[in-house]
Amino acid sequence: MLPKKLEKELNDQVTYEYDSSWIYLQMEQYFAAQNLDGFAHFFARQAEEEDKHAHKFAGYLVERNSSVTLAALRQPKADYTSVVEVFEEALKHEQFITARIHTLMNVAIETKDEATQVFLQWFLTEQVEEEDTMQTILDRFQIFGSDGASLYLMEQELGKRE
Ligand code: OFO
Repeated sequence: MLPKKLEKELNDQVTYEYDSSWIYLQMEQYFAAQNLDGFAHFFARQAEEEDKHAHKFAGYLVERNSSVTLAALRQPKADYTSVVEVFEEALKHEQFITARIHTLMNVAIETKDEATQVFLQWFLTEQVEEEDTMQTILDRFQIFGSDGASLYLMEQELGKRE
């Protein structure tokens, strides 16, 4: 059986992951409205990833004989002033999720639940990747600029995300 405190944190994380998906779906729509289809595609894939993360946490809770209670999602920010601002927000959000995973890991250690510590390892690695993805895009905007040809090329590249 999962320790109560850990069970609550894992349950909350399911909503946080859907919240991530919700935020990225709104970013997708921000770009779709401007016909920046490559960026829209990138955030649609990102939202799908988050949906999978939510299911991964939910599946784990069920495997540990628990269940999931979802909370309401917050309305995501919809008004951005630039492409760069969207990626800055995405990076900030990923950093928040990384902090959440660290909190979960700390609770798993504190409650001596080794199985959950192993389960969370995957998310620690995933967060390194996700932060790196957003940071790399921001670095490129910084180096090459975020308009004209540079914006067009970045759009093309991110539009190919699997
Ligand atoms: Fe973006 O990794 Fe889940 O939330």
